[in-house]
Amino acid sequence: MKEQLTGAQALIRALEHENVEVMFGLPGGCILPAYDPLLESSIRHILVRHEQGAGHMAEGYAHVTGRPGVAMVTSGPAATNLVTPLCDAYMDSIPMVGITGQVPTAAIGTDAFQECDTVGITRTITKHNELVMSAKDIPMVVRQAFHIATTGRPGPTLIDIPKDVLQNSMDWYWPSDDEVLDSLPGYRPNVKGHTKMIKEAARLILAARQPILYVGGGVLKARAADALRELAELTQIPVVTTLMARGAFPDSHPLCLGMPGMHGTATAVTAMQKSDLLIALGSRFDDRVTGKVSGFAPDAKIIHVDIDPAEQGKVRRPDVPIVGDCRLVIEEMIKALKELLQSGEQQADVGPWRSRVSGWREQFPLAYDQSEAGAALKPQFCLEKLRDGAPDGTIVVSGVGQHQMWTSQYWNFEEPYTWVNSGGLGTMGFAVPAAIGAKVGRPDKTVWAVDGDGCFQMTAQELVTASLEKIPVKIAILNNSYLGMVRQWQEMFYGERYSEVNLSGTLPDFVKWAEAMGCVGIRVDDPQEAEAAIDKANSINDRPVVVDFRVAEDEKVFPMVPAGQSNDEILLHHSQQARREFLR
Ligand SMILES: Cc1ncc(C[n+]2csc(CCOP(=O)(O)OP(=O)(O)O)c2C)c(N)n1
Repeated sequence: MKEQLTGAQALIRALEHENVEVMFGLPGGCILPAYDPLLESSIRHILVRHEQGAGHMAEGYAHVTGRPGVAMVTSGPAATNLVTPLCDAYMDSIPMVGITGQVPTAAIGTDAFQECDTVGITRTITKHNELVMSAKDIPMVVRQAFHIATTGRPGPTLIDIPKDVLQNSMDWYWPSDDEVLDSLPGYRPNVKGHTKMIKEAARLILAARQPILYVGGGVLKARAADALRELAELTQIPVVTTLMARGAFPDSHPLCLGMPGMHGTATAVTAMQKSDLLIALGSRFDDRVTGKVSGFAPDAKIIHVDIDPAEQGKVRRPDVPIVGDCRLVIEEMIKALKELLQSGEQQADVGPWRSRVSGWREQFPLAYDQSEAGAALKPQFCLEKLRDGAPDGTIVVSGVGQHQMWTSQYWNFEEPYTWVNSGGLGTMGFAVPAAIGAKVGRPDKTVWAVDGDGCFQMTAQELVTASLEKIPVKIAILNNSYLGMVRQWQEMFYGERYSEVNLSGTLPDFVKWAEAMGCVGIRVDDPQEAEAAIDKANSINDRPVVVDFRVAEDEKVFPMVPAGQSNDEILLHHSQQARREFLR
């Protein structure tokens, strides 16, 4: 006789079989049956204050562990609250499994209380989703959801389960790997990469005089950082790491040029523009990197390695497309290069290119000025102090806006999986919950979130969750009293006509708010106070800490490539004259 379980018991057991150690969620009507067996489960459940928080926590957890994050919520408004994190995870290829309750099967389509078409709403923002119509299907649906979320190009999946399906009985079973594969005949991500194409790529690499390794988030997803380093050191090709790839290659490495794109370093942007070969590894030619596509790296041939065939030629036609897992492809590429070199072929001399690039780096470093006596606290200064005070291996999480760009620019990323941010969707409110998820995934590490005052006000209430669950994250608010990034655009492109961007310098009182949520609150108004405040924050490990840095209102992020323009139009901190000389 097979063991009889309810659908709800089968769901929780299936999650245990998938080795889920923690899930983030909030119960309600339709998902209620699933919360009952959770009481006996080994899975830790973290009760959030808002379902968006659950989704971003699951993402933060997945970012730093590489394991799928799980969020479970009820139907209707709870499911729609999960939409933003699902879309965020989809854009940034984060493995995540969402579980939503649904109204009973007989009520579907009747506009029942808290009914919404969750699979319809999430169809284009999940890699796969399914409405489960029978309790007996639950184990297989769960296995498929985890398999699809974590293989090929990772992404979010969603399981929508009507209340009666959770209540009905089923005979427990656990499908084998073969049964799972057989149930998904159309899903076989190609992981290996085509040998002939890899060899062709190796030839192009040896011939290039001005090559650049253009590294994207796919390198981190494929756990390919070691392979990348070997490839870069073997070929001595400079590396740029996109916003999603910071940490995939150490910033301190002599070959590292930092971040390309709209707010990238002048060196990274220009090196790509002038390159004769871009070796794109797990990067997707995002518009924030390419600027105006027709003016992007005009003389470069393209090798494009990506596990998702849909990325090939989506923005820029590759000369050598390679569909495959970055780690496996890079390892094969290294072998192919070594074979060619052993057979007597020679690599073109990239020495002059490297010297030219190094010259730019020295001439045009990132710059800001905190020296003037009595000058307002600069956000970049705060970041340098935070960076210098952080223990090795600290994970840094950011919201979206100026503070995100400054963090990416001024932090030194030395290890993979130490940088968590919302790159593709650009979701304000991401930082606080994602930092909580990251700390749950890596309790051994210090986790700092760098947030804007606008972003913080979107999801700060999750610090109540963090206090109650004893998750000691640290939040640095770079509080410029403005929706700073929007203010910057209004200043630069709308003739300083500021419209609906002032958030007020007096309300709320972030220190009192932090304290009301069970955190330690600290305010920093002056550059002299920064270091001591950061030391204090770093010494507190039994509860969350919020440091409110009251920074200059009008500081802008530079360099900047104005939206829609060619990367050649990069605006440095310096004058246009300096820019022209630099580009010569
Ligand atoms: C949910 C959401 N709404 C609106 C935006 C548009 N947006 C991008 S940056 C930004 C300002 C962010 O302000 P703040 O959090 O204070 O950060 P700052 O830019 O000042 O560092 C806005 C409104 C967004 N990215 N996400």
